[in-house]
Amino acid sequence: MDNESILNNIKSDIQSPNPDAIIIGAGFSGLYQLHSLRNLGLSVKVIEAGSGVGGTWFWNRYPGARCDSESFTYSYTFSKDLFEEWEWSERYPGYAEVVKYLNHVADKFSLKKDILFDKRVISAHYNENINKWQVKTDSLEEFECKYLITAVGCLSSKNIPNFDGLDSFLGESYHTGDWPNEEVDFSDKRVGQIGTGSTGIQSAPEIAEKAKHLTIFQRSANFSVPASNHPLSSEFKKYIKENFEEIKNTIQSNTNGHFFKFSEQKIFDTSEEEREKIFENAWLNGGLGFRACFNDIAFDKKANDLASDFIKRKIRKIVKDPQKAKILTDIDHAFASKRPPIDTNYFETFNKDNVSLVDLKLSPIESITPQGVKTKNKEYELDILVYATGFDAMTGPLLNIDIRGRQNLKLKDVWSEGPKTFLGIQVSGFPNLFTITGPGSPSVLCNMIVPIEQHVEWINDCISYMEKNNIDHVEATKGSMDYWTKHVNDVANETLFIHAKKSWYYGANIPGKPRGFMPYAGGMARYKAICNYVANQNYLGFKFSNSDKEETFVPSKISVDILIKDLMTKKNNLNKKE
Ligand code: N01
Repeated sequence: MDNESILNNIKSDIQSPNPDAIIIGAGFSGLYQLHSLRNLGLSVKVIEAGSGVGGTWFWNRYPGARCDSESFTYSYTFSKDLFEEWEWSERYPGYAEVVKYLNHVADKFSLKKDILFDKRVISAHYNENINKWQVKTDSLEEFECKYLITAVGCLSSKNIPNFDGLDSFLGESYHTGDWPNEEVDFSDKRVGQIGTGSTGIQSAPEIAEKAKHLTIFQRSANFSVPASNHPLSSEFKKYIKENFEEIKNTIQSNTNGHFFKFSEQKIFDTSEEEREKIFENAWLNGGLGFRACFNDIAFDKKANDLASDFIKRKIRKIVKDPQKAKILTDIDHAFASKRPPIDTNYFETFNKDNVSLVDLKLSPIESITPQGVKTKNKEYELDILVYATGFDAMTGPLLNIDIRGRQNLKLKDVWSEGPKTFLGIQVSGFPNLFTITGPGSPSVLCNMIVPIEQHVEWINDCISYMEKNNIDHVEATKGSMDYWTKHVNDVANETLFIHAKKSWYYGANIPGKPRGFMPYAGGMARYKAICNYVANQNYLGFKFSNSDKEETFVPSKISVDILIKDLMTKKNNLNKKE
């Protein structure tokens, strides 16, 4: 540790209810933001609802919970030393290993002393007279700070559908995103699971191994590709340790933050035989990279249809019962237009004698009863009910907090017709509030660590600029926010995501939630280039307290494209500000 860091740590040891900055959440984003702001010499506190670090990973402890990003890419890259000393055990880390990693990070950088655990932020109001955010927790403690940074995650506000009779069930019930710390005993139990998204697809095989009977309630059939998880070999572990720069550069310049690259081959340039071979190899290799085996699956509907057809054929081959296979392949969206799940023995699970499948399209759930689940056609008696029903994504975690900006402006009113942000980082009317991986940024469309590190570093640079120049507040202009919000929707309209307008990306899983594509679909590399461009133009599109002009960020499409091309062609330029 250098002298500067020691001094910073001493400074943050001084307990103050009014630090320079407050961060909400101690997951991947909050931990790195705390470390970074401390290094600027600021006093910082993190307020965390859980009793340990981990964020999303602290709560999602359901059976089978495992990261869908490959472990060696699901690691911070801000510290080479940290990257090289940590050793992942498997291709995809289970939740417990991720939490262990985050504890290791927190201990290595002495972060825990600045984290207040078991406290949930309930409100954050900006007081213009003193240029402070006034933050209140559920234990009614109050704090004041100049900078407020939300690190609340995109998928942390659980969604339990408002079924009739929800509370009447006499058995045990659990949401996967709020799983108890103690082991749930499924043995000899009749278990029902509602939901077959990425989560349900992970949990069902594990529950089926232990339960007396598992009934899976499926509303929409889903694609899934084998994860092909395996322990990492000692050769691969050695490769990881010796190739930090290459791994970092690849994931940070890729469009989705993963290590896999999109093939240069177009699907219709290959013969049927060749195509089948490529699909087969991609299936065997498994994982989220399946969609990259041709360069047009994710963009061209006709190419996508061929990939969809291949996966459906695989499902029919795996699932022995033709009726179950029919229900499982009755898929209503293009492959990867919803977040594509990856699995370990999901479709194989339906061959077990103790597993049944209920098609809710034919027979929707009418109510939860004291005994179990009642659909239009039948009542299913259960001992345990598992809700794998997803999240009020992206906006939910922010709107659960009563956030108010200038003149008592409520975030929930600004977002009443859908989220509006500039770059997913700031909302006009809310000075010095930064939203890590907020709506309007690539976030959930990427391997999350990459957009998290990019946001934390951008925010840190912005705050550092303010501190050096004695600037009191920074705020996105309304023009920039309006421009960006339209741009986010325009970009999504050019993609295959429009073939799944019922997905959570559009907010469609929550009744009454405004519909609109929430993440930025223009790709991580392009997005990062735009953010760097904005910063290098003295934060074009943001207004500082001492600036008298209000310049809006509205570049023409051509200027952005030239800018990006220029940045992309200069090696490694995307990784630093010029
Ligand atoms: O949630 P989901 P999830 N009646 O919203 C069903 C990330 N993730 O927790 O499709 C009946 O995708 C719903 O049905 P339908 C990943 O980004 C990451 O599975 O709306 N069913 C669907 O089947 C993922 O996309 C990892 O018709 C109802 C399911 O519940 C995101 O989290 C692991 C219903 C919800 O699926 C969310 O995934 C897991 C109702 N009223 C997840 N309401 C890792 O990388 C909802 N459903 C580790």
